[in-house]
Amino acid sequence: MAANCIFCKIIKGDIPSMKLFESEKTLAFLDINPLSYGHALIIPKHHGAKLHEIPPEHLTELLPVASRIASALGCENYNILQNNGRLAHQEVDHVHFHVIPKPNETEGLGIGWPQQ
Ligand code: IU
Repeated sequence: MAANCIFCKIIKGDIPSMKLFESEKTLAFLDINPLSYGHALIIPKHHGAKLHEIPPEHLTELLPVASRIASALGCENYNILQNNGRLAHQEVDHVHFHVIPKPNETEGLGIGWPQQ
């Protein structure tokens, strides 16, 4: 846990969230500023800013949970996105995977993707 990390505060329950999944090592919740309906974030409870800083045993559930969420949402089109560092458009320094449903062609390319 990092005292000033907003996602650690969500894990602790100090900040409310719309939880989709929780286990000993993993939490998934709806993004507060969704790019599309169902935009979800999956995070390890172990704090670390970037993917390579997280011990592998804390990463194993993240993609399976992302897959389950995409399936539960009935997504046919979606992006899985994970940003590391400011140049890569990371804003929150606690590792997170986005699940961003793409319900139609009018949606943008999504967070962290170069605009065209
Ligand atoms: P990024 O990959 O670090 O750029 O994405 C951060 C995401 O965290 C972004 O989609 C925010 O809307 C989201 N978020 C959130 O869900 N709840 C919060 O309290 C904060 C950011 I701060």
